[in-house]
Amino acid sequence: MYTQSLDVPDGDHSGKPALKAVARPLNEAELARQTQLQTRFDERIDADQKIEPQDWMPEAYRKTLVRQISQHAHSEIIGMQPEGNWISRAPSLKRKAILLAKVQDEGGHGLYLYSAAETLGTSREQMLDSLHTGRAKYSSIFNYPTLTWADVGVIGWLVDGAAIMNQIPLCRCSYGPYARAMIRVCKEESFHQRQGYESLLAQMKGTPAQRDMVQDAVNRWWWPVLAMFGPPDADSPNSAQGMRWGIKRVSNDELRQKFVDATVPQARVLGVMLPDPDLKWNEERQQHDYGAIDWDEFWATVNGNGPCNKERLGTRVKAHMEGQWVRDAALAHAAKQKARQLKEVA
Ligand code: BYC
Repeated sequence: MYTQSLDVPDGDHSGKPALKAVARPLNEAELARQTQLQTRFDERIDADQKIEPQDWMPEAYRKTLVRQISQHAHSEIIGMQPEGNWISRAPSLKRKAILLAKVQDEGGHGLYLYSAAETLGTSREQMLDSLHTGRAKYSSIFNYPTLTWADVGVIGWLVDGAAIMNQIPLCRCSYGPYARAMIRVCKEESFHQRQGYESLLAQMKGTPAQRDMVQDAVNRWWWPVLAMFGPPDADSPNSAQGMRWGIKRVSNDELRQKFVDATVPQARVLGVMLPDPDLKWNEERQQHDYGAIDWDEFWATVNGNGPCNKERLGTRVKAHMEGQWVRDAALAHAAKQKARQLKEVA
């Protein structure tokens, strides 16, 4: 039976309603209107037109977008931590300036993405609350430690490289604000990937100890980066609907394959081995075969039990609490400005 949800708080970024929906059957006129809106929406999706914030959209489409965009935003701001750890230890002024700019960019990506998600009717406070209380997901990759300076280069090369592969198709996402935010994000990610690769090239031209350090970092990051694209298509509950709605354009497995094929020649130029004995060119498929990903490790990390989950969330909550006075001061200033303007008008 068709029903209409009444007064359902849209607060939980996870896409699941925070309170139980109060539903009543739709009358005939409402049902006809609902069907018309749904048909119009489907036609626009089929015609590859953008959906904008003021447009009607099915609740499930809205919730999927809030889930994905807020997870993406959380990944960006949590993703500042592993590299941020190295800002004070960068080996030269040049590397420090580049790293500072990169980490600031990630913060900026988080802000664009929270703004894009806010256009769907969920507030930033609600999204951050979900993150801080552990209800929200963020990318598994940021729960791994950065043990040496080479890790910073490898994050740029592989993690940002994987992010670009995933995010270029999102520039064509059916939801306008997300697609537009992605264009700028991708341009910046491209600089991030190149600076990482260039830093690794310099280290590989250094001493044997530096080359060993790069190889060790590649060995530790390779498999978590492959898992970052998400579960295999056959085990990906959100993929089919995400593709139907034009949110996802390319599947998890296809993106992973494209990433492997693009990265193998880059590893060769760099002079590092990718730690997979099963990695080889398949003449018939014209793609690389690669070994089995440890999905148990992936799910353990996604579910809060990776190497650094507690540390990452703890640092984020502490930063938020310590920033309370800034938010209070900004609000007090805005209230003062408004009062002054009202006085001038009166
Ligand atoms: N980590 O049905 P699936 C960056 C979850 S930041 C954790 O395939 P979907 C950067 C998934 O959410 C890059 N969870 O889902 C920043 C779902 O759970 P829920 C971040 C993951 O949504 C700083 C469940 O597994 N990029 O580049 O169709 C420095 C089943 O998955 C992961 C984005 O966020 C994961 N890796 O596809 C450097 C891109 N993978 O929500 C770099 C935008 C899957 O149902 N997001 N899960 O409870 C996407 O493209 C898609 O959401 C995903 C997953 C491909 C990630």
